[in-house]
Amino acid sequence: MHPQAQRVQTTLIQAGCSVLVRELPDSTRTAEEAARAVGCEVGQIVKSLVFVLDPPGKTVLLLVSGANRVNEKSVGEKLGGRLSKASAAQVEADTGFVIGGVPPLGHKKPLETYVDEDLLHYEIVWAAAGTPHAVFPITPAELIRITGATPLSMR
Ligand code: 5CA
Repeated sequence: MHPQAQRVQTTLIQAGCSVLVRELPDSTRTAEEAARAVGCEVGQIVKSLVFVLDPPGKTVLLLVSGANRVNEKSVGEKLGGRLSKASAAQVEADTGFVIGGVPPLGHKKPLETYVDEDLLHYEIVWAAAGTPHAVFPITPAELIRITGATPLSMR
């Protein structure tokens, strides 16, 4: 397994989560590609998106359904600041992973995390596991448990 995917597998085990990371020959870099590669609905893909919330200028992680776009204005208002996408460099600095493989947990810095309410209606969702060829399946309840995420509408 790729060392970054192995890192995510180890983090999952340490979180008491028995799911297995899958490495796939096809790209899982985008939500559409990941859905095609695993054969699920695009809405079941968990996008792990890093944003800056200003004030106070902190990084937050939004776990968003592959079917949705973040409404930066309304979500920012709910979180009490202005929301903007982190740069690719900041994503890597804060998470330790490159875009397309950013997992929902196990980051370099612990990130305040919110999960899209639309993900909670699926039995299983799929999240990135450290590389653009690795994903893992998880129930929404378990995803919330291991990430400490707060449910939020991204609309
Ligand atoms: N492996 C897939 C599915 S789990 C995945 O990681 N999808 S993702 O949506 O979480 O990651 C790609 C996201 O990275 C894009 O939706 C986009 O929001 C963001 N992104 C892509 N390029 C850049 C960039 N240059 N700077 C900042 N963010 C970017």
